[in-house]
Amino acid sequence: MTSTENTTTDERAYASMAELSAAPLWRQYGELMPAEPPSRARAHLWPYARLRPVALHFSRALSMAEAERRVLMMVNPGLTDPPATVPTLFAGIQIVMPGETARAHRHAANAFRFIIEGDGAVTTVNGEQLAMRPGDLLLTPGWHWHDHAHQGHSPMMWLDGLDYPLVNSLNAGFFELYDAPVQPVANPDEASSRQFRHGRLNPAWRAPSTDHPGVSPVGSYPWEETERALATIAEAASVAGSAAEGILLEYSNPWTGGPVLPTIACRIARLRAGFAGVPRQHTASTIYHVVSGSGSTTVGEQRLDWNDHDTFCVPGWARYAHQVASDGDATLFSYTDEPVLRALGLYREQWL
Ligand code: GTQ
Repeated sequence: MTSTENTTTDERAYASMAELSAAPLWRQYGELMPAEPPSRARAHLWPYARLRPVALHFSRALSMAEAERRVLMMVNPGLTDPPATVPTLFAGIQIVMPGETARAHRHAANAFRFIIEGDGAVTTVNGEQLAMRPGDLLLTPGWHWHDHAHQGHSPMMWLDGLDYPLVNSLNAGFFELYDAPVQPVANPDEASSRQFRHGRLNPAWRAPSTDHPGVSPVGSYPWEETERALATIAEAASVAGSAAEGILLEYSNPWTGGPVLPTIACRIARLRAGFAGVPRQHTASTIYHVVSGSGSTTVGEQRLDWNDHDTFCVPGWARYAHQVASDGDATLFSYTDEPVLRALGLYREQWL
């Protein structure tokens, strides 16, 4: 057999493979088994000062009848189809105007809201009405009915965090509309959150939901309590906190002490003026939202300069470090897919 015949045979064999929906692993091995994870997601920052006027424009131009939710998606330049902020998670800015309602629905994806501005709106989650004030964290776990209504006076804007990119990639996405625009309020006094408010004393007559494992029973984590915890801890000059993230607190599920949602951990950090974080990398991807203050985060070769209410992301396995300006403390809210990676034995981290 000559080498020419051999080549022709190979070509035919490759063509047959393609026809059979088969492929040669030897041609793609390096991509499929990378030495280290090469995230398609890029480090990116979405400046609130520029998104806000666009959201306000659509609050006038687009009625709630035309949109299931009026949300500006923060689409990572490396993850446009399907749109996602990091491979597993989504961030969006939602705007609801006085008098408007975002109708009741539920989806398999877990979600939370972190309030940016406005007052007088409520989210009802499985019959429990939760107030929305700046800095509050509200959970709308997967398959929980939720609707948003605004009875206040100024535009209500918040950060939406969802795990739909992960849920859809696992082919587990479901969605359903409620059979009325809003659901009835069964617990008008934030009963679930109130019963767990103390933090170290849990209602002993209740048990974790078997329908929603890994989901916190607390609907709302109000800013007032978050700020008190941060201030109390940061007050002690001797407390250094995390070398990478400063005084870093995790919102916890009182049943487990672990993350508030099975797929998403939510955290709040106070970084003191002049803070310079130790660089590190981990397989978890993180989305940050600046509650207040200014600083910068170096991700690989890039520097993201952030200010009040900006949102930015650090893709998994990227090397990053935070720096805070010397003229004031900074407060960063963040959420991460770390619980997913840990549950699957895929969490790795490295300090640099
Ligand atoms: O408020 O229920 O940003 O269903 C994306 C999908 C918000 C919501 C989003 C949603 C919602």
